[in-house]
Amino acid sequence: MILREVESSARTQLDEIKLNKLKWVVGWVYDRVPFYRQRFDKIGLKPHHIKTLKDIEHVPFTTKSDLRDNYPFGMFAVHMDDVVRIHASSGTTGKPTVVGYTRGDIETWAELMARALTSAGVHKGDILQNAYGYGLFTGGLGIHYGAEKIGAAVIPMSGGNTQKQVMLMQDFGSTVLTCTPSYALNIVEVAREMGVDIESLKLKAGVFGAEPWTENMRTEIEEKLNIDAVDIYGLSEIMGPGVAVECLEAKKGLHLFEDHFLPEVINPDTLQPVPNGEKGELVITTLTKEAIPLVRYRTRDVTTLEAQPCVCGRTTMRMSRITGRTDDMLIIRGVNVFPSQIESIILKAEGIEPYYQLIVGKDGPLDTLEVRVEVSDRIPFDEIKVLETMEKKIEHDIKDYLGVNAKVKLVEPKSIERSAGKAVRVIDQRKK
Ligand code: DLL
Repeated sequence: MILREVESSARTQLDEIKLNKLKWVVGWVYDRVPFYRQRFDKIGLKPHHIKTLKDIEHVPFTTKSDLRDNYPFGMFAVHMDDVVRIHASSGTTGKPTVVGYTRGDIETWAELMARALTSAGVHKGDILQNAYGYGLFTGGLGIHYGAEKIGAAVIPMSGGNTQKQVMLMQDFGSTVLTCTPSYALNIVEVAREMGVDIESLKLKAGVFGAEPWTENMRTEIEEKLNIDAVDIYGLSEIMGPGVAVECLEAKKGLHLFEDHFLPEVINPDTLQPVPNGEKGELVITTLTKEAIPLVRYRTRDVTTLEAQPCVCGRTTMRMSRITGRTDDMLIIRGVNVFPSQIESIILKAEGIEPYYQLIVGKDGPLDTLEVRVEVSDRIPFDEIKVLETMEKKIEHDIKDYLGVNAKVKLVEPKSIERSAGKAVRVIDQRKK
């Protein structure tokens, strides 16, 4: 495996690189983005005040609403003449969040995605079927350019058209699949319906991300597809996919590309940094982005940081798999739960399939949580007693591990809607 030198540098060297780039980006946004100049002036912060990495703590945070307030291009630090690509992420309400890339940004992104795919075990000679959506979403094109840079052959399938995905996988001999983890399961299901022998496929690895998934989900996918499944993280505001990725060797935490992104984890209530190993909200400062550099961007994603070097030889900081977003956390009768915590419990149960949905509602003043999970077709759906026993067992486990009263409802195979991109896990009827 080829490691870029910087990925296995001594910490002092990495910190030096980061500090130089941090100084650069703070100056760059101060000089070029009125939003940042006003924010910094308000508290008397000048770029030359940044002398150590810790000085970042004096810099104000940037949030998604700052991007919205400056829609569409107000946060750009370059003239539109220098922008060669625009992406956007669809907000749940209102206008999308818009990001731009200079030619240099596109090159950096391709380089980082090449490093990310290398970390996941992708090589020249691989045939990579890219089933992330192409379009305003960063998944498709982000993976695409990185794979080409490695010299892999890319099949730009985009998401959906699942039977064709399976057909091409067979006929073209795809060795790597890239898509959301939920879509990977959808593809397996359709392949089985088509009578395809999964063992006969040439797939060896999958690079999955864009939505939270658990270790149990990894096991499901690895067993069903007979591959190594590697987690990749990113967000359009920061770049797209390729901000952090697991290594094939350890699959223990996602290596952050620290030479381009400065990570912090903060307590979302006090906004103070938390020590490594403690859970909190990931905050990222871009260190090299030209078109839309972001300083102390609050991602809302919940994780922990780990600075210990990895068995793969990388010394870069690792983040634990994202358990959810602070804005996706459910508060059920005062107990905080993330959908991924429920996922890890239900996927341990016997006789169910990894398709589920959480319905949050109200019974008078009280919150209610219904967990709908599909039963496997090996379980006769008319055997009420069997189903009831299974439901009670999962309810008991949820109460035991998470302290939440949930009503578990086993539903028929294939009754939960499949997605070709990010799965919809939560239906919150309280918001109606
Ligand atoms: O989802 C970029 C991406 C594409 C990442 C392909 C990985 C693969 P957005 O649409 O802007 O960008 O959504 C970003 O998705 O803040 C997280 O909440 C979530 N997310 C992304 N990757 C992971 C992951 C892309 N590996 C938002 N695990 C982020 C958990 C993830 N959540």
